[in-house]
Amino acid sequence: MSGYVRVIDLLLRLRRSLIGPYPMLRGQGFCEKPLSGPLVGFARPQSVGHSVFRLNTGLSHTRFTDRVGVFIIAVVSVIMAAPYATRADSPKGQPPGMVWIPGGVFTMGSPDSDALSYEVEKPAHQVKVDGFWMDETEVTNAQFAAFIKATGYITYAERKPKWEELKRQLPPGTPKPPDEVLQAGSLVFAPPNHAVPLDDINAWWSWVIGADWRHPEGPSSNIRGRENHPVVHVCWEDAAAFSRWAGKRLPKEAEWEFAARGGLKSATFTWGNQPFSEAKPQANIWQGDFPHRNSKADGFARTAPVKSYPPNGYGLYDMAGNVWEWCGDWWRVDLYRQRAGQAAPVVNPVGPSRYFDPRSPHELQRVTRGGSFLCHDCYCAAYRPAGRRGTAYDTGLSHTGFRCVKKAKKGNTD
Ligand SMILES: [Ca+2]
Repeated sequence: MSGYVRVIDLLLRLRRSLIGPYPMLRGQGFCEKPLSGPLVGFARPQSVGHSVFRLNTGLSHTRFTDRVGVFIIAVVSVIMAAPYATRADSPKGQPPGMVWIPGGVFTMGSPDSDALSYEVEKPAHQVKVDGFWMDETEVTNAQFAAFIKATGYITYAERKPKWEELKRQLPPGTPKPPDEVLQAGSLVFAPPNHAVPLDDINAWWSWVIGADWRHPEGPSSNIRGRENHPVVHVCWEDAAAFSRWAGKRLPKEAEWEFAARGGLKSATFTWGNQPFSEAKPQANIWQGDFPHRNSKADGFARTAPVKSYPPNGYGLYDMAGNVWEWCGDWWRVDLYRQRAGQAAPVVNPVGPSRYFDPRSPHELQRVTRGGSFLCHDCYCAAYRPAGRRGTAYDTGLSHTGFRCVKKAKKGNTD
């Protein structure tokens, strides 16, 4: 199923699921803290490796003592980067492009004291996950193209919707739409040119016939020059198909959050507790006034190439922002409250057996994590590691992609 369910259900569904994880529970409708101040001394953050390069390029202009300092910083940077590649406790046989996530017990969810948190992230509870390999970046257009070339797979956004399948996800009695509407397409972020109320996502999302992973903004767009950007307009089924082909699987929601925290204990963000900085952004989220004025202070209006921002403590890139990432779990809005009565820690949770969200009773949603380039604290603070929401499993969007995981033991592709 795909396509038309996104059209005919747009007013019903997207108004709820794309606003963000339950913003009304926070009582917000308009931006409380517009971040439109001047940018001073901006420089795009670089990875550790890049930092070494930048420091070295300035050596000819420094005194000897400065050079010694730079040398020490460079050595420390290399040492800090080393664990990403060869953690002492990681199993042998590191898969290309993956890093070892050691596993352990952590606090999943948000405390009530977190002003940015949503109700679906509570109560915080203890969870234990085993170690696993995880893609260090979101799956890129180039990687997805290799999958398509090898398999001939056709994504949902490229298939003409079938009414008999679609109507099962719609309220009973929904009339069949005209054929000219029932075409393959996807949802594209289309910003208005003026401020709009933030309780109606139709003001900045458009159904675009012909939009798909090769044409992110519609038929006239393409991905040339964006080979190293995360693939978008892939629904859960597409992501799962890629994962199986790669001998991997989508991460469980608990695995994803454990990995996103990067070894930090209950930090608000993937990089620690420091707030997002417009001057030196730690992640690809929205800069400017959402959704009509994107300052593009970091150079990116939409997706950014993977590895454009510093990695977290496990060496994972873009676990905050850039694109939302599919997890394997069904979405269940009351999941954490169900766990509140269980013995702690909850060990290797696999997610609920079935989807449940009374706001969207007719559709099936899977968990998405990490927020995207559209996140802004006034509207969607889900770029925090605890942030979570459900997204219709058959829906591709211009801000949603994925990454894969793999168990250490050979042949695990569940
Ligand atoms: Ca991401």
